[in-house]
Amino acid sequence: MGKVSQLISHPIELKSALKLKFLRQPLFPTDDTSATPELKKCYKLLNLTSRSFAAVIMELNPELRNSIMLFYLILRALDTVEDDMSIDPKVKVPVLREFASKLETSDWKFEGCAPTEKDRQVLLDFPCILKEYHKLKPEYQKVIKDITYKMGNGMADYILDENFNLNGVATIKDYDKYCHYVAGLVGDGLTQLIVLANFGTPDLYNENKQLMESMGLFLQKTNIIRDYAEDLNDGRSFYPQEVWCKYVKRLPDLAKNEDGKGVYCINDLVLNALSHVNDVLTYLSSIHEQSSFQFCAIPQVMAIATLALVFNNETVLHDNVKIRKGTTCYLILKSRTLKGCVEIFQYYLREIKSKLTVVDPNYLKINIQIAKCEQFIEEMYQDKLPPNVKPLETPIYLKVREKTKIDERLIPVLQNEEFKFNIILSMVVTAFAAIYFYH
Ligand code: D61
Ligand code: MG
Repeated sequence: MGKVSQLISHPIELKSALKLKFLRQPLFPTDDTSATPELKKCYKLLNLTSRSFAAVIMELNPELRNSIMLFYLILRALDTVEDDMSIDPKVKVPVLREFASKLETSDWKFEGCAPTEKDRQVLLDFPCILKEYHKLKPEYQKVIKDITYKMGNGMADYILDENFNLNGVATIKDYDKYCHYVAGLVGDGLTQLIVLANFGTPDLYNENKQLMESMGLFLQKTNIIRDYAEDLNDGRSFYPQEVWCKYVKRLPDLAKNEDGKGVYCINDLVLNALSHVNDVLTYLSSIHEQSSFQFCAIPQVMAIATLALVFNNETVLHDNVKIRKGTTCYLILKSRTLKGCVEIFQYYLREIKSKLTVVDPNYLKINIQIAKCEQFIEEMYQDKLPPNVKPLETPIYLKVREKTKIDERLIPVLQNEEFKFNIILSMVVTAFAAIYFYH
């Protein structure tokens, strides 16, 4: 189905797309993103390598925008070296291990990527990144460098791991560890930046490291589940053997989906990913600056929507699946408040439950996991209590109450948008009616 007809058949999404394109006011001006030719080049590279992360990074508070943009490009460059199967491990491993130290130079670049590697331009234009990186506040530079060092070495260890190369990810513990290096560490660095800028509650970085870890793992695991077919096609896979071996003898056999074994395996991995939901909601409750909140929330709500889409979905086994563009517009607008995010999670959790069949071997476990999320959400708000019963003031309840106070400032903005949309819509409808009846 074409993109336009898809939108017309989903009117709420059409409304969101129009609102997003014509009505929503940006939080900050973005004219400072082209202050120097190098910076302009960096933002061009950002748009070239990821449309979705580019969109959320552009909206950020200028205090963090360049830092997070460069953090992204530096890790994208590192990941491009890791992903390029044409580079000899003898070359690759030292590049990964020494990547962080190259941040001290002013002109390092890497020309050894295959011409087919989609993001190789980031490595060719690395001197532009370095130039802008050195202009960042020293404490922001340090965070970026520390995380780059840890990720580069983590990736290098995997390349040298014979068993990983031969058989892929073995256990669920290894799965979590791999995801830690490529995504959990990003959550770590971003959290440090957000706390340094005073955009979140300080406990975010010190109290419970599991929260920021879950932010990355929830995103990475969702990508891994969704990309089964694409990864297998490229001759690799990140599905942990400990899970898929319950369903098939060889990983590629999942695609046959004999007796529904393929989708049961997908559902098993979705179950695993759902274990991060409560952490994600807690983390989001701790971000108090609006642009950082949206930056953190948008990827997470897209992930839960993607999990609902891949759940019990045979198509994942041989094709790419992707949520509709209109759905993304709807999610971007709705996820601006914590309450909106929570409602999105509730909606997709119920969607998953409705797609779960009674013959699924994890029927009970999945129901229990979803109930745990729903119970947690009830604890967050406690707004369905009988009369005269006072809410229990648990840590998450108090945290949510603080965040809700902050979100209340946003209500007039959202109402104004809705009002403008309705005025314009009624004007357009009146104009069409006039033409229709009187021409
Ligand atoms: C809040 C907001 C964004 C967050 C977050 C918390 C916590 C973690 C993450 C983003 C990272 C999530 C990564 C999920 C997507 N996975 C990938 O891109 C894989 O590569 C991982 C290594 C490079 C990480 C690059 C990255 C991503 C997002 C960022 C960032 C750095 C820096 C700042 C902000 C967001 C995947 O790559 C796909 C590809 O090569 O095209 C792979 O190779 O597995
Ligand atoms: Mg990679």
